[in-house]
Amino acid sequence: MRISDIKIFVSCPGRNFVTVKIETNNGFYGLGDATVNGRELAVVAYLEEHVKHCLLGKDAHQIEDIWQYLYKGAYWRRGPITMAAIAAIDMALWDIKGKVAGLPVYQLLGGKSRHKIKTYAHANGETIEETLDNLGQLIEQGFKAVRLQCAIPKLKSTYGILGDKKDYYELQSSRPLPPEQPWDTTKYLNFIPTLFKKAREQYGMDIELVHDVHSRLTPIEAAKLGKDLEPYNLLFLEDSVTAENQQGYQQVRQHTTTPLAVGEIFNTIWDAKELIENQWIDYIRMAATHGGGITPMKKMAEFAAIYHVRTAPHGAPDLSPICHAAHAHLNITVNNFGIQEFIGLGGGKLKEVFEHPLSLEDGHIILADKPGLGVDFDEEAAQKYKYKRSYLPVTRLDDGTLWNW
Ligand code: CS2
Ligand code: MG
Repeated sequence: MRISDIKIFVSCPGRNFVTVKIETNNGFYGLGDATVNGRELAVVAYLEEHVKHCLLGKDAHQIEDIWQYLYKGAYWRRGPITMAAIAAIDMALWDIKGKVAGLPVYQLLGGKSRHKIKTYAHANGETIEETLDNLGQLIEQGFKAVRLQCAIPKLKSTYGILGDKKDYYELQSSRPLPPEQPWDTTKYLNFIPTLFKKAREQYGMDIELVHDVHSRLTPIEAAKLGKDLEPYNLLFLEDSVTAENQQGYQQVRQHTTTPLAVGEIFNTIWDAKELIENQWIDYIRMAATHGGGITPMKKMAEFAAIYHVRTAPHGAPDLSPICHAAHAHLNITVNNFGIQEFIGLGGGKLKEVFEHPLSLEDGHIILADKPGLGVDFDEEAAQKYKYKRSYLPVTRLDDGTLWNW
């Protein structure tokens, strides 16, 4: 079975997505997600110029060899753009293999280890009261775990707050340049423990709570926050510190028992190797699209399992339904699956362009049995929504210092 064509689509049904379609000489096709939020066209160029013509004529069944060919063959290894391009090819080849076998991809990965996939939803608000009201609504809807993000008093804006936005795309801005947002660590550290104290007072200890620091603290600041949050028993504290220096997490770890999660911007196992083998973290958050595809995600899960680390794949709105479906196939299979971030099943324009096999029941994703990944892509509908350049924000301290958004 030979790869006969590779098509790359960029569309913006609410936000930009890059979709790869691999066609074969015997009529099968597969889909992959290559979306890197704010750098979409860089991945398109990489695919068009450096991947597509190298793969035409290759055997579409050789998923591992093609992954190694694209990874080692690039010479310049790793990085978000390269690995998103490889990821989309990898996902599409798994999709094809499942369709040829007439089996859902999870059956090719080892079959079901569970019948439903636990998720955590997002509650946010301008005030603690509003955030906790949203938490209550999600508990009512059956979620067993919820992420809490709240505006920091006296800070003009902060990560994860919808505010007046009509949908979740605070990640996107229609302005031609990255929006600039303020940050103040002291105000943040003084405020967040109160949010969780009040959440526990109002809803008790059973609901599992998560918080995303979004990489804004130094290790010792994260250690302090972890300690301050210990009475409130978080499921995990996410991205407390940037992880280029993986050893930073050793400092956090030695001061607090609050579980730690990191990895949504990782793109290979090398970004997490020390974190996992030293057990400095509890959850690895790498996503199939940013981490090179289904092939490395399965390997990462098996490596993590040796060190008691569970998976908690990134599940933000800037990952396409193809990636969310790929995660569902991995999540239903790997023994050390922890939890899946969930931001809704997508409606309106997104549903017009992407069809997926996911439904939600009582806070858990149910994966329908369909051959391959079970996703489809309406090329005509996609054409209607033209790419719009947009950027993630940047963050500055009060004195103008550029900080981590
Ligand atoms: C966030 C993301 O979901 C999360 O945990 O960190 O929303 C992140 O801000 C976006 O994926 C960036 O594009
Ligand atoms: Mg995050």
